[in-house]
Amino acid sequence: MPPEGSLAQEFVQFAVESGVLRFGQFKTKAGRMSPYFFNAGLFDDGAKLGRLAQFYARALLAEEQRSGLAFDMIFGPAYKGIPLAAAVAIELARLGRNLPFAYNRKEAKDHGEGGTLVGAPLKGRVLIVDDVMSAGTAVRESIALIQAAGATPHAVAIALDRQEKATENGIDVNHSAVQYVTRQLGLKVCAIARLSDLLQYLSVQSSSPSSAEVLDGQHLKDHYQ
Ligand code: OMP
Repeated sequence: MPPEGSLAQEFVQFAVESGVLRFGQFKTKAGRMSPYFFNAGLFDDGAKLGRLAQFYARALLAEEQRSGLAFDMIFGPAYKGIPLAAAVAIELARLGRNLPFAYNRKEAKDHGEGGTLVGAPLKGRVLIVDDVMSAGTAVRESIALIQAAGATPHAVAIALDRQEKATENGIDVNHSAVQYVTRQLGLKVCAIARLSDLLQYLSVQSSSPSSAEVLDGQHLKDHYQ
C-alpha cells in the first residue's frame, strides 16, 4: 500500500537532513549499483531514533485505518532491525499499544539461556520491523525464522521501499520485492516512504540531484519495478 503522501515527504526530508539518505555511487547487497543509499545506522542519537519511531508508528496507524492491519507482537531482525523494532515498540506503548517484542542473534549462544531468539516468545501474528526493502532477501530470512518458531509472519514495516525487482536464487524476476512479499508470501507491507516519494521530494529541491538524474541512472532502468 502506498504511504500517506505528506508523511512520506516529511520523512524523506528528515532522512536527507540526517545524512541517512545520500546520493552518489553505491553497491547494494544484491550487487546492484545505486545512485542513492539509505543508511539507517545514521539515525544515531536518541532524538533521531525517537523521531524515526514516530514515523514508523504513524505509518502503522495509518495502515491500520486503511486496511485493518493488526499484529500481536514485534520482531526486529539482527542487526539493524533490533534498535528499530525496540524504538517502535516503545513508541507504540507510549501511544497505548503495549506489545511483546523479540529479536534474534546472528550467532547461536551455547550458554546461559542459549539459542538465537531473545525477548518475548514468538507467537501469533508477527510484525517484522526493518530498515529497507530492496530485493527482499532480508525479509525472507525473517519470515523463515518466525515460521520455524511456529509463529505467523503477518506484516513488515520498513522505512524505505526501494521499489526494486525481487530476486530468486540471485536472479532478478519480473515483480517487485514488495509484490512478491504481499502476493506470494501473503504479508502486508507498510513503508514510511518509497522511491517514488524520494523522486517527488527531489523534484521540488534545487540543491539535491534532480529526480531525472536519479531516475535516469542505469540502476533504476535495470532494477526499478
Ligand atoms: P534486500 O535484502 O535486498 O531487500 O535489501 C535490504 C537490505 O539492504 C537492508 O536491510 C540493508 O541492510 C541494505 N540496504 C540499505 O540499508 N539501504 C539501501 O539503500 C540499500 C540496501 C541494499 O543493500 O539493498
